[in-house]
Amino acid sequence: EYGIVRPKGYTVSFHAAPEMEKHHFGQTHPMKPWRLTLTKSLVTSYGMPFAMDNYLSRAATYEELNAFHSNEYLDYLATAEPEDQPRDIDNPDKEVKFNLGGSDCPLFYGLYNYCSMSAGCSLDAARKICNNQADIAVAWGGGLHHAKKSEASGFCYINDIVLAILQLLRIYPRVLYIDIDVHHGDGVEEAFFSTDRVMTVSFHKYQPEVFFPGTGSLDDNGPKSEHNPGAHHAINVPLNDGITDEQYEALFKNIIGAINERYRPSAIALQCGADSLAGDRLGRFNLRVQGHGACVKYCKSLGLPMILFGGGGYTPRNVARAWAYETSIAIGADTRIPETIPEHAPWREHFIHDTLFPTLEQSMNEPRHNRNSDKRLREIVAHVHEQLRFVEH
Ligand code: ZL4
Ligand code: CA
Ligand code: ZN
Repeated sequence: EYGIVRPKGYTVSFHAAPEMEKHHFGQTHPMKPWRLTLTKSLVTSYGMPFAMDNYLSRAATYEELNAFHSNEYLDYLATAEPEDQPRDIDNPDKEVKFNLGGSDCPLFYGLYNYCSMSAGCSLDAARKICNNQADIAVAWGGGLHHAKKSEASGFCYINDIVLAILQLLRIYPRVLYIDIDVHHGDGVEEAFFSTDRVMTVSFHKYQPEVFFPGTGSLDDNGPKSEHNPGAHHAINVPLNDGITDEQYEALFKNIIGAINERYRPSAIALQCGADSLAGDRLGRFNLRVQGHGACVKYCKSLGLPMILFGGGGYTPRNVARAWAYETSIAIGADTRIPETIPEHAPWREHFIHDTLFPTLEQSMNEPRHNRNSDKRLREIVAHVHEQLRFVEH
């Protein structure tokens, strides 16, 4: 169906964590685990599972989570109950233990199961890449880039990406982490601040005091101490509202192309946060599904083993479109799948428009004003190239 065939001599593994889907952060919380159900149903109605190795993820063990997270934090996470944290009505965001229980990172029933399934999904993907059992491993349930060693942050409790990269480092000398979520990938950046075996690159909206998490300025390139091998190995691409497909794609190819030549990574970890799409409830960019997917396609063209992680994405119908399209890119079926969402796709009406590629006007009432001048984007490119001169190759 739809000409979906298994690519010859090329393996894509798809790691689903359906147990994550049944959890709820709370009535109006932007993070909807159900978007994973919608994604999987689109992937399936296009017939993509025929072209991949499909796995059901298991929960990561305490010991596996402990490779990055502290015992004190994990112990609290494993036992905390929603009623442990009666909310102060007047200060809903008041400081709480390990940043758990506020409105961004609420305590909910099954939280530990949700977190360990997300981590299990990313760890399974990493193991497939380490064992050469997959060329690309897909983990849409992962990508929770804000979580710290002993702290939850921005809807993220366990940093599955850090855990997966630690796994990759057992085999691969150098890992390139790329983050196209609209938010700064601060947790991953911080975890690898002092090593040159991981280079982190985040593209994000940057407007401190206004937009979360407020870090990731152009000149944040890792602690500049003489004895820190990680110096110059953090790259940040701060952007403004309304960036377009054309600008983003050119910027992405230029920067990632230069990094690939200079750093020569042996594997890629790509966080595909879909909140950088136009019409996202929290995002501010004007990217279309094609522009977002072009980043995945470019990374694939580098021919390195790669993990695709999920991440943000707060307009579920567009999250499902982007991640289904990017799954088709992984299996090389992107030029063959029909643009019209299959007639038999569950929740078809939920997509409002029946196309995989809505126009900007279909995605939102009024596209955002583009506040990224080409002059500023050229300055960003120049700064990144300057940083790369310090990188040994
Ligand atoms: C919500 O409606 O900017 C949480 C969060 C809960 C339900 C009702 C509670 C109402 C938007 C966001 C009070 C909400 C107050 N509910 C939220 C500084 C903030 C403190 C929390 O994509 N208030 C914090 C985090 C960001 C802040 C973004 C992105 C994750 C990722 C990877 C994380 N936090 C101000 C906001 C709502 C809510 C509505 C919300 N929170 C929007 N942006 C944030 O990078 C997965
Ligand atoms: Ca980002
Ligand atoms: Zn985000």
